[in-house]
Amino acid sequence: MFTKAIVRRPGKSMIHGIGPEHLGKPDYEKALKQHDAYIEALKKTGVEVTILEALEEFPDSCFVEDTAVLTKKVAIICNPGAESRNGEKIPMKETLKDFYENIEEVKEPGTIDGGDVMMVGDFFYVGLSARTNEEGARQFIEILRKYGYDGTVVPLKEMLHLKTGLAYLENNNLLISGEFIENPLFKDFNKIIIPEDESYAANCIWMNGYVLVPAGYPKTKKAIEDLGYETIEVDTSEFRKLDGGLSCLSLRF
Ligand code: CIR
Repeated sequence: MFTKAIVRRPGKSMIHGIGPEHLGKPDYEKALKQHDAYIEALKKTGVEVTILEALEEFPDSCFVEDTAVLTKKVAIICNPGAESRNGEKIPMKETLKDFYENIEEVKEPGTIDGGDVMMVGDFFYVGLSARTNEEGARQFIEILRKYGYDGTVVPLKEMLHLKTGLAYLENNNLLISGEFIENPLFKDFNKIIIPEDESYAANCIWMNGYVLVPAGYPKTKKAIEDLGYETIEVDTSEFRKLDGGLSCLSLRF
């Protein structure tokens, strides 16, 4: 169960965030409303939400998931792989001091984004991506082992982050899309294959029995409901323009 979540308000500078040009720039006012609704959805699942103020100097800083990985025993501060985002880890470390006694860090030359980490109980899958390098994953897994956890790496070919294409919904249920579908690492999960035309919806979040799903992906929503979960739809259209999904917008612990 999760009891807490941390989010950061998007700043006006989000229009300068990293994203594919063809999707256009996010509408800031609309993004704020969507962020409000996201916070309400998290609260509905029973967690207390800490809302951090916007950081205008970091256009992508609402995507807090990339700055840290939170486990029961330790908070691991990431070393985000995009240069314009790397400094986001500093204020997040300060925030996490209020919640954690044990704080560890992945350091240069290692890089890692939290979006590349998927937690399955005490085991962690770590994507090797344009953001997370082998040294970052090595340090990360070394820290995990110090606290009784373990992990393995998953090389990525196309996706931005591991959780761009995967979401663990507990009870062995795994939403899976694109390049991960045939990966033998995931063969023992109950795989819910996300159709190509809904691939963005592979990034959902399980929260205390609920599943937050992005608005506008009916096949994925139905597949999740057929598994017995109650879904909460949240519109993330403006964050999608920056390659961001539901999981990217919070740290859950
Ligand atoms: C970035 O490119 O870093 C942001 N525009 C999007 C980050 C999305 N985060 C995530 O998937 N965890």
